[in-house]
Amino acid sequence: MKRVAAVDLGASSGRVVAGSVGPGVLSAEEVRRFPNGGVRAGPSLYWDILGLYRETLAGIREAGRLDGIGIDSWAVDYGLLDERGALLGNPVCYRDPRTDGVPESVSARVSDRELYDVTGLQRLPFNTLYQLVSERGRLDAASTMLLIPDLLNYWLTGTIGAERTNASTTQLYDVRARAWATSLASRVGIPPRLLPPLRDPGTVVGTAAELGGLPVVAVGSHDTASAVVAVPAGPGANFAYISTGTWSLAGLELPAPELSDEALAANFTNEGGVDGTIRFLRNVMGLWVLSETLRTWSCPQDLPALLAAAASAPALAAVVDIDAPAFLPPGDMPARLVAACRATGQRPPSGRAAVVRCIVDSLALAHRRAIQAAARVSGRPVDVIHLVGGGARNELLCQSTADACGVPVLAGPVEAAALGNVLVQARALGEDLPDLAAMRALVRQTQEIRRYEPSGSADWAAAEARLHG
Ligand code: ADP
Ligand code: LRH
Repeated sequence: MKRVAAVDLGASSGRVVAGSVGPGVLSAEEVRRFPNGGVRAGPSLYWDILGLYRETLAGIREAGRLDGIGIDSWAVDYGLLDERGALLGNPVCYRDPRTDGVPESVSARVSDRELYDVTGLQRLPFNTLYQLVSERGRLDAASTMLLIPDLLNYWLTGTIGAERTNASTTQLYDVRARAWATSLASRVGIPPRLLPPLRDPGTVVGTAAELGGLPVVAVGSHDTASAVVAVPAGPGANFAYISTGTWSLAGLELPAPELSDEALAANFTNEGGVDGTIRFLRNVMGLWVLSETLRTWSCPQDLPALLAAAASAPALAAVVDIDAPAFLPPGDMPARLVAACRATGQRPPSGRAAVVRCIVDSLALAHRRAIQAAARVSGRPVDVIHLVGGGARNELLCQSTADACGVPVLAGPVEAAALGNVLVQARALGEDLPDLAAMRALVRQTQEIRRYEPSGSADWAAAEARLHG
């Protein structure tokens, strides 16, 4: 038996989970949860990185006796260190507008086709490459760039490195060579010296002196990589997954990157998964739009009641393209929804239940677009969708996704990222979990999963046609 702490830092909350793993055993208990989110200060939107570090340490100390710890977090964001190892400035949130116009300026130097050929990444304005280009003038003072989990691991152990699954989200990683794309970095003005040595998920990074010498394990440090480890897919299943939290990451697990023109046109990403797999997926805007809406209304605690009311509102009365760039920055989402409905000739939702229904329907519609595109571009059928993450608690979203996609949805586990983190640590520390199939079998055996059958009760193709003809 191994007992480990998984630190899972999402964009909306962080948690420390104590997990136990042994033959036929996988249990996880939440020890500490703390809010996360962008902090606006002056012209910038930051993360409270020191607060997250403090909460991480407190949670691990509360967890009791442990064999190891592992940290995963949202992707793409980073801290820069000077040559002494001191942090240069506070990490900036990926929703900060500093990359406005940067993808276009980079495309003028390196074509999107070439960028995709090397890195396989979806063009998103906040990819690490674009963020670093936006602060090119300040990079002279930096000697290392560390993604968030690598930064926290460095503070814990003093060891510098870049775990591969998260490195693969930077757009500075050569997805086929499995190495940093140093010549691409140089061409866009990013000094390759910033890119630290790569390490595989499942390696021991070092020991945390502050925590009595506990081993720190590099897990799938991208939260989505850890979540996909814990997708409870059965052997031989033609499955897709949707990891739904702040974002919905919707796609397939592939053995090799898919870099075709169709994949580029569909704006699909090829991120590196645990055990050399590829996460072929699209970033769908996710439950962010719903949580920002509740923030605008100052009633985050009303989510369950509003979802219940939305379930009684008519389906597909109004839908928007939830992936439109207008929904990326923080702000007044209800106003943006109204504008998007008007722009497509639809009557905007009126009343809170109708607004929430519009968001959930629009998200399910985007899930449908992403899953259909993943199947079409990869040539692989999808017979079942595993929906994991906080969104698995949202019954309306699970049912709507099954309806929109026309296949059953298996919802859960809710804390998939933490469980994937626990499993990869347990294996690194000696538990007998030879491959992803063994880890997933253990998740299936031990975690609650709910099944939603497609009901065929609404015309999702017609709703899609309202948006994209
Ligand atoms: P992240 O890891 O990106 O911070 P999570 O996986 O924790 O996100 O998911 C957070 C989302 O889960 C919330 O935005 C909310 O929409 C959804 N959620 C949380 N609790 C509930 C609940 N009781 N009912 C329905 N949805 C919920
Ligand atoms: C989800 C996530 C996603 C990234 C985004 C920045 O938490 O890691 O996979 O694209 O955050």
